[in-house]
Amino acid sequence: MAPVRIAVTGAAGRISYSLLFRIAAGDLLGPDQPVILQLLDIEPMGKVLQGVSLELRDCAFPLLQDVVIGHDANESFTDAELVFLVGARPRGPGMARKDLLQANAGIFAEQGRALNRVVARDARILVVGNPVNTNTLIAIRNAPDLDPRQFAAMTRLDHNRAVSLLAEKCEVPVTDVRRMTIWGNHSATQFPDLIHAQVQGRPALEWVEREWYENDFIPRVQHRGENIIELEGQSSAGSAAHAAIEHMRSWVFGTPEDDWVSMAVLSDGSYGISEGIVYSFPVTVEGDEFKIVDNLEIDGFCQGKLLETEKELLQEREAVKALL
Ligand code: NAX
Repeated sequence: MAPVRIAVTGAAGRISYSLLFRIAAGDLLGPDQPVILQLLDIEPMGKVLQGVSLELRDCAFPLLQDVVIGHDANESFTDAELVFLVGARPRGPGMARKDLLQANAGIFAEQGRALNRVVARDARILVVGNPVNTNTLIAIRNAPDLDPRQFAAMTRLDHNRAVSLLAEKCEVPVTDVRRMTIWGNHSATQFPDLIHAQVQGRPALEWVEREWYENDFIPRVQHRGENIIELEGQSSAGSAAHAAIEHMRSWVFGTPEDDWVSMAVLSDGSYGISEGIVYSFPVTVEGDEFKIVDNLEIDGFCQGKLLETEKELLQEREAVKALL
């Protein structure tokens, strides 16, 4: 079987340290599909990147046909069919959110242009690096020859956190939870939606108190990332790598019948959300295409939450408009 070329940026970083080994082991594309890893990081990380590539080789993974490392996106993205944009500039001491947005906007504009030039024409591109929704928008706008639907930002970690917390509360296996949605931004304004979620086929809100949902569950999901940083001193890496694999698997292999996943994609105006921002919606995937789930009933409570996170994304877009 011909190998699939997979490009990963931020390959010398923490998330990649989980992600790459799992991809090479077959967790992404299955036990029969050979892969070639094309790894990108910045020059100062050259030695670490070299070390990671040696470790990957040291595993003697049967599916790993080659590992190529580099510092030039035009080379690393060439002919890649799946791309994980994990690398990003972290927030430094005293750095305002606006500065962070702009520093990353520069990176994602450049990478968008490189993707436009050299990536496989039907590539799927998953953005993980923060601020992820707006980074994705910038990459989309700088890759005019690609379809915006080839890009998505990752909210699958938030989705998985919500599924797990709900299952724990209801004392059921995680597989009994369906139709979870994270709406909006991958930030503390995100809206984890239990109104449309189901547990064992019954509405989730028949299982839990409304008071627990609004005052415990929602803030817990919204702030889980900070919680992990407090405990570990670093942001989530293992769970983020797993979410990246699951997001891409749903995108490549499809979603189960009667269920959906959360993906942040370019808004087409669904649910009245402004077009031209990257917003997390409930989506299904069939064949090569994802589709935003339509016709969900949005009550006043949901509507307020949807608009709050939309507002933040509109502000983020405003902060980087020179690069769009
Ligand atoms: P690390 O700081 O460990 O690694 C980031 C790597 O990216 C570094 O090796 C760095 O040199 C590299 N990098 C920086 N600029 C680059 C460029 N222009 N081209 C290529 N590589 C570049 O961070 P890690 O823990 O791996 O997290 C990576 C990103 O994921 C961060 O932006 C982080 O905030 C974000 N996350 C996103 C999540 C999500 O759910 N969407 C959750 C986890 C995580 O917080």
